[in-house]
Amino acid sequence: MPIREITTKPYLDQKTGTAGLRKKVAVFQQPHYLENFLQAIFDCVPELKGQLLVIGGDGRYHNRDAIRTAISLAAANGVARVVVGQGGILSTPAASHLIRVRKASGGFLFTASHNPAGPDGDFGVKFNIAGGGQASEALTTRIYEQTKIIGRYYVLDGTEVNLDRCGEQQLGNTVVEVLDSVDDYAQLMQQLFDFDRIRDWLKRGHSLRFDAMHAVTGPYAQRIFVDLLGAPPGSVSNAVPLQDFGGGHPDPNLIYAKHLADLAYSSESPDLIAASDGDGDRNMILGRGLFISPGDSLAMLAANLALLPGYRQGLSGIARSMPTCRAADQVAAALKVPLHETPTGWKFFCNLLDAGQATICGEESFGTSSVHTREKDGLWAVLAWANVLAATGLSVQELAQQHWARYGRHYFARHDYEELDTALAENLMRQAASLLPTLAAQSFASWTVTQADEFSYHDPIDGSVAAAQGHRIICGEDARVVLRLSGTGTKGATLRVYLERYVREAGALNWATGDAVAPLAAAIDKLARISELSGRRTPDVVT
Ligand code: VG1
Ligand code: CO
Repeated sequence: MPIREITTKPYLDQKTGTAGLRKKVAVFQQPHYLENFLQAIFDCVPELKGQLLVIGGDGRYHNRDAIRTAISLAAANGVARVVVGQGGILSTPAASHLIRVRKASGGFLFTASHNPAGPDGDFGVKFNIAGGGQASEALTTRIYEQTKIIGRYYVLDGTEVNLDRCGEQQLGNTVVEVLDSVDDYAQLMQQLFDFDRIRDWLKRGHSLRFDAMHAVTGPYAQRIFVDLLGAPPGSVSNAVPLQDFGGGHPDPNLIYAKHLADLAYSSESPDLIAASDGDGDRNMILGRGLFISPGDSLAMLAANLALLPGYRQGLSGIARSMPTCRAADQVAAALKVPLHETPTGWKFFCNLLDAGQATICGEESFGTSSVHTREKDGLWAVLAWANVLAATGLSVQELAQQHWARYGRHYFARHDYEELDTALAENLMRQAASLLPTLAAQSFASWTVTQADEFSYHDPIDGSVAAAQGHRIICGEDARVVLRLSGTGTKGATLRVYLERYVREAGALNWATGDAVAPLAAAIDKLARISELSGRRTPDVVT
């Protein structure tokens, strides 16, 4: 089979965001578009040659086409072995795990996470490096530079791979191995958690509902909850991955999974309700009559993690993204372990995890995971909760109440203003930035500003610096507001406003979150002139 060199012209928009290159499907369908991007990766990462590459995606529209293209380029660029999930399916955490267990030199993950799918939806690609984590800022910058000057790429002709049949297929000098998408991941989960105990918990009449939202986690949840843990089949809903996610928006939060919140507050509520997103890295946790915010989930899991088999040795540290509420900081202090604060995006956790400085990490955007993989992991979080409930005998409600009574409660909400005009959003951020130096010691709602600045991260492991990672207005421990622009959108700009308020008094632990953070929302709106400049009276999405 001949390797062909194809002449191409650069596209100038292949800069990656918070999590890979994300564009409308139609953008990816332009001639040579994906090929250029992948070739730029092969050009920048010569270590892929002669080595193993993992390929998979969340099953969204264009997944199979993209995987065929990727296999053809991989073979033409001298990759020795390609490992691909059956049907082209791999959840993001499962792909990261495969890269690790198979000692691959990297992986291509085709996903736009929770962004809607289908011909008019979004598509995306992430490059993960050896070790399983997302490529660093330095590497993605090099790849971007290469996409701007690329003039050719290589393909292997006649590369018809059957993605549905498990086993090996020879493609020129490259072996393509199609494997079961779930096996390795399910095995890992059984090493980390006490499956007997969770099975027993379910047998004793506790119930669980997991909504796969017609996205990638369906087969994983089916195998783990139903086949291995013995939950009744109805425990997993929307388990069949669909190319358009059933027309839905598999973003597990109170807006797009509102039906789960309704279930939690109904008389039929199971003991544990959960959902994941398009590519399986996010999670939402609810109990009877209670939604657990992601920042709380991180803190509560951290506080109880040592009860679980994979974590008996205790925690080496906790890491959270800067906008994530500071609930985990209280737990880290109590456990006397370091708390790391990183910029938004999972890639910033990987150095800490590799260096053994963090055991559990989390983001307010419904992301939680541990040192077991190098991506956030939706099902891991659900299993961790199930295991903690089974081990403590507490309900979600009891666990949360005890946690807040001990550590205090961080009320948290994120207000998103979506698809703003990009220049307008940048102007708003610039104006807000110019005010930051004047805010210290000023009053902000009913608090006093102790620190106001732009967050800049100094990676303690490799010394790299990530600047301009969001504006923060901090009022001691009591309150904090963060502003930043999203790096994952495919249209216009999205402004994210993160609101956090901390209380300790016993009578203040069960307020409605919206009420608790309302004064902060009003104060930041006035200060940053959000409604005035954006023309929006309210945010588009509140999570
Ligand atoms: C968002 C979240 C961030 C998350 C990223 C990828 O980024 O805020 O916490 O890591 O999405 O998640 P941004 O730049 O739009 O705020 V996923 O589930 O899309 O891989
Ligand atoms: Co995701």
